[in-house]
Amino acid sequence: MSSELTVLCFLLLHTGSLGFGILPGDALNHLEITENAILNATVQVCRSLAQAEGTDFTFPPQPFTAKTVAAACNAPQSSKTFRQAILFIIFRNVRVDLRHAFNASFHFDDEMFVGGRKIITDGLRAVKASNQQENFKAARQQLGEILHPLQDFYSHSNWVELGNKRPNANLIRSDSSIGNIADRSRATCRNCDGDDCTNNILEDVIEEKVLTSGYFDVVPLFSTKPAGKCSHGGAIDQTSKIEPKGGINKDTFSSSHGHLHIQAANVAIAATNELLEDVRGAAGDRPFLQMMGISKGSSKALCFVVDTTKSMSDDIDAVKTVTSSIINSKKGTEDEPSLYILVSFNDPGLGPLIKTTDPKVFMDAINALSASGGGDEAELSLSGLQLALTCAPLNSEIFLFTDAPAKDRQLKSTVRALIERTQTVVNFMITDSIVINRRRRSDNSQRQHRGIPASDAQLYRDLARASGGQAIEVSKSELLEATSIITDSSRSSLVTLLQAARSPGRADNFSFIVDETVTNVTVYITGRSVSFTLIGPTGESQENTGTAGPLITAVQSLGNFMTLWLKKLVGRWEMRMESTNPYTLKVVGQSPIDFLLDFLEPSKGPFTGFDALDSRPRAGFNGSLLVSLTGTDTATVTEVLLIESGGSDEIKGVVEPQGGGNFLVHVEMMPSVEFVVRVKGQNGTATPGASAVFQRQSPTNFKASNLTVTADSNSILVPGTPFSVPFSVTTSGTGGNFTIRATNNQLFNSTFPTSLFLEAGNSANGTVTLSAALNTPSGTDVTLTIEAEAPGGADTNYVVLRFSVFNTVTDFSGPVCQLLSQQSNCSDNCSSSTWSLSIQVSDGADGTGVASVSLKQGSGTINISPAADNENITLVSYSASCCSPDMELLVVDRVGNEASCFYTRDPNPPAAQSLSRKLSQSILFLLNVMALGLYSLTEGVVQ
Ligand SMILES: *[C@@H]1O[C@H](CO)[C@@H](O)[C@H](O)[C@H]1NC(C)=O
Ligand SMILES: *[C@@H]1O[C@H](CO)[C@@H](O)[C@H](O)[C@H]1NC(C)=O
Ligand SMILES: *[C@@H]1O[C@H](CO)[C@@H](O)[C@H](O)[C@H]1NC(C)=O
Ligand SMILES: *[C@@H]1O[C@H](CO)[C@@H](O)[C@H](O)[C@H]1NC(C)=O
Ligand SMILES: *[C@@H]1O[C@H](CO)[C@@H](O)[C@H](O)[C@H]1NC(C)=O
Ligand SMILES: [Ca+2]
Repeated sequence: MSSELTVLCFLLLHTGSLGFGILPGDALNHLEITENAILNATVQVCRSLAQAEGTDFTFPPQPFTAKTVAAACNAPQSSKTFRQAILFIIFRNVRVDLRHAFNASFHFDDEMFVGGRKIITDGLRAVKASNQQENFKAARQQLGEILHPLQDFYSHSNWVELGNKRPNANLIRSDSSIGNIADRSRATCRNCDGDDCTNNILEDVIEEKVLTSGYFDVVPLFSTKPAGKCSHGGAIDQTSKIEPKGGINKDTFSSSHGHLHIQAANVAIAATNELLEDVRGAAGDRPFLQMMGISKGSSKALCFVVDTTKSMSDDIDAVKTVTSSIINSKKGTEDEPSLYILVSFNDPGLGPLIKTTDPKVFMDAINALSASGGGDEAELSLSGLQLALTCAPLNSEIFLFTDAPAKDRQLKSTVRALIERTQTVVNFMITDSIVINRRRRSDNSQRQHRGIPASDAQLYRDLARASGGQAIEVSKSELLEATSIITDSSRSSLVTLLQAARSPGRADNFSFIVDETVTNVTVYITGRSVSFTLIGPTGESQENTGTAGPLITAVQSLGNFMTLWLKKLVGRWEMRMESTNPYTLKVVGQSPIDFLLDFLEPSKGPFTGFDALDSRPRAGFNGSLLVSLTGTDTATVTEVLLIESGGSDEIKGVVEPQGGGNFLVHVEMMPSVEFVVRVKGQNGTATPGASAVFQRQSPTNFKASNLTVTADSNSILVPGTPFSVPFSVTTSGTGGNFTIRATNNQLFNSTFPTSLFLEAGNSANGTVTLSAALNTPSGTDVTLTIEAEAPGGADTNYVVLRFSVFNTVTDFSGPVCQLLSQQSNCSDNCSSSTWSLSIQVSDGADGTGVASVSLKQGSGTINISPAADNENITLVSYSASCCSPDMELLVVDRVGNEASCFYTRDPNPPAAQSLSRKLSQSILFLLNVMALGLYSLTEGVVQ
């Protein structure tokens, strides 16, 4: 049972229109409710931060947008990341309709009030735990999922009909009453009067303020609607055709209770606002803004993955120098990194991962790096990269420093999957690979130098190219100079104007548009012996003479890497590349106008609508994308092209504006070859001059696939219990044995089938089971990549999933032993005498209780019994020969925490020496009346 997907839902139903087709004056859907509430809550947070910091605050004009709110928050550079956070939350919200269409609790249908609230409160705890661990992506995901039922409550229940104008605050608390919920047997509705449903809720229900919600089912025969209950209503709800007929939902103006649509939507906005306030209260203002993608500085991460094996000391010095230069020179400016990430890798070590907003913590971690170890000549570079990709924000730029081949090449496709899904740019800073090439060519002598043979460098080049990054190959002495790319890329509002690669190399012409909003245009070229002619908008040209000229203000050339800084000239530029060696070309600049890109797939459920893909789109079939402009409220998209990465074939999409800067793009056929996405647009229609036309491109090279991999599971992982992720692989091509790989960034133990057999055109199912250790902290973020590879390896698809760990267990310590008494009559002849102990075992006030007690060491006899008066205490008595002076107990609590308690016979037990303060008066009394003192009293040793 589900909400009908119209108003309070993102998708339009039955009308044949698609997506967020919401025109001004139309009904409000989940998208707008969520966006309105986030924008409002964020403005409030920024205002109170400004007040606290004594700075000015000006409310942006209504209606708020991501751009105006980011600017009001004094963080205009965060406009893109803010919009991205909002869109992601909305996608997760809307997905609830697509994935949980028939789970009534997710929609507060069928009077599932308790179940609905549990989804909200459990998820809210996970949001807070994720924020505490600064895992903001996971927090957004959970947030989106719980906002859906929260908003549905106001459309699907009779809360508004009961006269309520304010949200039901008890939906975000687990310790209170939701309200006076109707008994299952209580009738709540009568038939509507024809089409008029304004009066179908029974008077006594309204008068007594009884809470009810509509029943919903698409199959009439199996309807579960009890007698006398209200229905959801609408064309696909079959229960509304059974008496009492009609419904009560307020999803749109045309719904059964459409006359209350605006009231319901407004209370839903207020409820969303209230939940966001609750999250903010727990997180604090700055972390709340970070969850929303708003931060001081550039809103970008400075992210390094560094090889720390022995030969890397020069490289590490370069990392130290560039880091300290960026931190010192960008401090307090809009280019200051908002987040710092460091993953070091060695052999066999990996990490630790440093993720911090504090530049000092980062600098200290960088300064602590030193080069050592690494026996053979290959290191865990891809494992390091995988970790960085899973914890960096979307659209980040990562720099990986190494001088060795990857030992973990098997991770190549996983890393590629993560690059595509996060649209992250990866740059490799590879030192000393040239030396080896040269040496090898001149003589075939033994390698005297650690370094990367050209064949191995190809792996890095492939990944760099796929991500739209550079594989920079320089000597160790050139590296420091080459790090200028890192300083350049840490600038805020960096956009890609063009990115292309040719391998094998060939002469080709490329063009790019510099619009009036773009500054600091920089061209990066990698490749050996590449020559070019650059032609400016006025027809002036310049060749690669290696010096400044009419178009180029500065040139830097190091190893295989060349940087050109261009003069600011608005218009169409041309780059004529001439080389038979492989090369890459990338043109970037700074501009507020950029775009976000998501691949969509039509819903497979009973409802029409789109879901954002977590995998590669389907090759050879029609497909859809969502392009969202950022940093502008005036620009529009005029053209979207899918361009073959290595060539010039292009597929033009049909662009449908959706309002709010969103554009739905349909292509007739997703390419079978790798492609990039280029967006052209215009800023404002009033000035349709050439200078208002802009061009942006995705750095990422995408692939479509003949395979489909889908997975669905709970998004909260509870440690200590196996977590199942069922998945399914479908091929539209040939069949055979498909290789399956499942990798998670937390290195949790996992089991999965390593291959699946698929018939041509068919599908097969499998399950990945993850096991997280019981002590995994709540808020830990897990990224699982499930890959399927077609026989022969020519085609691969994957699904990338993210889970939040929420530990329902709060007991992390083992039980505690307390020695009550020890008695012994040991004599010189130990075999003829015995000693004995009396011990109590308990699991503390917050513990789960003692599950088992066993003897780990000692040859005596043991007697275990529950205490007569207290079920939380277990009594243990032990007696042994004096020849066996040691004993050890293993005690375990109900969630598996262990402790061991070790006791040894006291050779000269003094009279009652120390008394634990914890002992009750009654035990004291007992001890006092005991026979003359051959006992001692000490605490057990818990190891
Ligand atoms: C905006 O947020 C404030 C503070 O949380 C709240 O009082 C107000 O009702 C909200 N406005 C809307 C339209 O949600
Ligand atoms: C970027 O461009 C602006 C204005 O054109 C200029 O002031 C600034 O120095 C440039 N920054 C860099 C790093 O070149
Ligand atoms: C776009 O055009 C508008 C008016 O036409 C102008 O105010 C604005 O500065 C331009 N740039 C951006 C990034 O919107
Ligand atoms: C998908 O299958 C078609 C036909 O078998 C083939 O031409 C195409 O290359 C395949 N696409 C991919 C991405 O493997
Ligand atoms: C697929 O793999 C299974 C197990 O490895 C093997 O028994 C089977 O013969 C393989 N089938 C094909 C068609 O290769
Ligand atoms: Ca315990």
